[in-house]
Amino acid sequence: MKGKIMLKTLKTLVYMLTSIALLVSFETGAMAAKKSKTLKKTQKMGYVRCGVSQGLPGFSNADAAGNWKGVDVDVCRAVAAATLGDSGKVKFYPLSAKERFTALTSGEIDVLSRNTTWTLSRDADIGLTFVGVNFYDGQGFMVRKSSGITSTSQFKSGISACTNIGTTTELNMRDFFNSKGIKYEPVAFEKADEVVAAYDAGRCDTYTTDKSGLAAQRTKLSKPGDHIVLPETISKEPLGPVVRQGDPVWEDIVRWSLNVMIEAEEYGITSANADSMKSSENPAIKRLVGAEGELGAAFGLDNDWSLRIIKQVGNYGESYKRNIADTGILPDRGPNQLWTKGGILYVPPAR
Ligand SMILES: N[C@@H](CCC(=O)N[C@@H](CS)C(=O)NCC(=O)O)C(=O)O
Repeated sequence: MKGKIMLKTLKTLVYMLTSIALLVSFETGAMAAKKSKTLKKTQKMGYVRCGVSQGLPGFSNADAAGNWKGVDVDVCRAVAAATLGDSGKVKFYPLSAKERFTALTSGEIDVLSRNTTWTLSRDADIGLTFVGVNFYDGQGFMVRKSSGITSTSQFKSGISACTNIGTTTELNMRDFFNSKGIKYEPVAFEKADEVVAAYDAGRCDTYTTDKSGLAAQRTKLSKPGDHIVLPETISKEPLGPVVRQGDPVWEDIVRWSLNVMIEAEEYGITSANADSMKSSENPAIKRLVGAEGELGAAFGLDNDWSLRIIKQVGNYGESYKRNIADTGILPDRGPNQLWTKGGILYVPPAR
């Protein structure tokens, strides 16, 4: 009898403890969302503080009226649509490659979306967290057609190479030339326009950067047709948005804002048809347009956060077309095609 009572008491105790543990875990889940300091601050300020380049067509570039455009700009616009309800509520901070990480770690900006390569040392060392890849790229070389060079295999000692300070480009270039025993002269500047001007003026034999950068910057040369981009790609440059370490919910918001754009394309959801997709039979589509599930809750957002991204900014394909393909920068998507269409764009499911 005594043993039975003890067993019952023990069972009640276990039940109580389990309930408390469950309550605590739900509570911390909900509180985590509410506790994103960056989200709170962003909502209080009324705009997302977004670090961009000082002008890279197709990626982040201000037009004559001062409107920022590009696939990197669209990541910040997606975050603004998700967190503030309006993709227009973004303040852009043009940064050189050298300035970009300090701007983020010092708290001047909250998202860095600036053709930035995800590398181990950047991810691990300086208080930064990369949240994904919005453009798979690699480093290349541009030369004057008149040089007769058609391949990097023709490069010889004495070659001078223009590039930007504070980039992976500088490091890859060093590795590349050193490994081939080619003595080279680096001609490096902080501002990208200085690099372009120096190359255009003939101060260096080659201009090296990400191939997307070469395609974009080529449009600024006085005679773009006089130059060619060599076929070789000497590095991996996965470019993507970065946040400051220490606010995991903000990190998730930025990561999933990008993921939503990519997954929306996968499911054929566009800015034009997003509303009508609410009545789709496909639960994955319904979740993305906020008609099923409560995906926003974990971030402390309402359930239309992802619908707003798709309606206001568009899916990844729409953004690519508008900014990179239709502008003639890189009409072919190459690896930046969905995995379902032979590319490597593959994001975890929004569920
Ligand atoms: N992806 C490389 C290179 C990034 C980079 O800064 N590239 C230059 C050349 S394309 C650039 O963005 N210029 C535009 C600017 O500085 O505004 C990195 O993350 O280090």
